[in-house]
Amino acid sequence: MQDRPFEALSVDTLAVRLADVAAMRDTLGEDPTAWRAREVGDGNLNLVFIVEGPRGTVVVKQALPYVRLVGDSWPLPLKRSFFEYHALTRQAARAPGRVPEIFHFDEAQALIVMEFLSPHIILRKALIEGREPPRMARDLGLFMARTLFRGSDLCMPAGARKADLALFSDNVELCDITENLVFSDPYFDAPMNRHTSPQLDPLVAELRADRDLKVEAQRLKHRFAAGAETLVHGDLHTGSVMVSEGDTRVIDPEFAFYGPMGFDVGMLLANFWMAYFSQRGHESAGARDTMRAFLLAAIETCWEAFRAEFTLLWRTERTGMLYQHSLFEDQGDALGAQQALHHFMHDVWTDMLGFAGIEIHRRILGLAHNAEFEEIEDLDMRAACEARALKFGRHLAVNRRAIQSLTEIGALAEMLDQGEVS
Ligand code: SR1
Ligand code: MG
Repeated sequence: MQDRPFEALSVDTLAVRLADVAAMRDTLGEDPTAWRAREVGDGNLNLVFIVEGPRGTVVVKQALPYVRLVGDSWPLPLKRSFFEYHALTRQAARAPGRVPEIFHFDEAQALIVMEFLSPHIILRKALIEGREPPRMARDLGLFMARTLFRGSDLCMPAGARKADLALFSDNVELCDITENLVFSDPYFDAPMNRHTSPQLDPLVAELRADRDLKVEAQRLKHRFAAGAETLVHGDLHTGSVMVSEGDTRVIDPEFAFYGPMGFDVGMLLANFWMAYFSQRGHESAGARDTMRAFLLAAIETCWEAFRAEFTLLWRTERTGMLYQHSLFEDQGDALGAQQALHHFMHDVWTDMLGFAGIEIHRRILGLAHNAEFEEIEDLDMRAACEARALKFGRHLAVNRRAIQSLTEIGALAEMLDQGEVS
């Protein structure tokens, strides 16, 4: 397949087209006529096939030359598969066991053959169903600390980091999606926007007229575009995580690029907060009080695991060109290194809050919405849940420098959710 021009796979052609791929034969069995493929992609961009054979099962993910959600009127380069592959290999090395194993990559066909995860399900689906995956909050905090620290100038040799920065700097089109869809479109009448209407119309008008909010969104966009601190996943929402009772895996890093550490953390926590605000719309199958408590606790567990692991790595793996030991510990000034860490974490915290607020807004006002809100059939109920989330997001984005703790914002989330403040 390596030299053939790109051609999208189908369930009918997949076995013939990938028959010669050693990794497919090794995992599925030698006879391709016995392989069975089904297309299961429900994301916005790509084809995803589960392929079963007599010996085992694999996932085949293939990029399309356009945005699947919109169609071929929105072309998108196949090279995103290249960035996904390279991000996955780095994440596997930096956070062992937290990404699927990669069996094969074909750059021309923009396809990756990878481990089939079972009995895992997408974290977003689990949270909508009211499940409480026991490990995921801590696992994701550790994943973020390890990948974000180890991909930065705090840890990597400067030349290697600059080479990676150059490599991922070509992921222009996917960054462009985020720059527009996340940071700008929600705040004006952009053509692809949609929201629950007419229920949210007055609030949407208020947010688009909110000067402080729009200025903060653009300051955050500047941080996103120019704050090349580390290799970020770039799209770390709850649809990019698969969970089982005993395992957590992060998938889909095609938006990977060198950006600010707080972006991944903020996007992930935003999706937990959205899960929280959506729970009232999923209560017909039973009260969700324990689920709400689980989600607020998960946010604290995730942040605390991130903070603690980052602190450990700061002490044990700070081998890069930033905050060298020669300036601090080697002079008997461990306190100086501690002070620098404190400032560093404070900056990540402030960024995280801002990015979380903007991510919440774009999932309710922009093109790409979240299932936890979309699956609430009663539109008045959906709009009520979304309105609380929008107000919460505005608070995070505009007041992020003054927010002291997750306890403080957890209390605000509860008051908004219970209608005690509006
Ligand atoms: C046009 S792509 C829309 C969204 O889907 C992806 O998962 C990213 O979140 C992107 O913003
Ligand atoms: Mg994705």
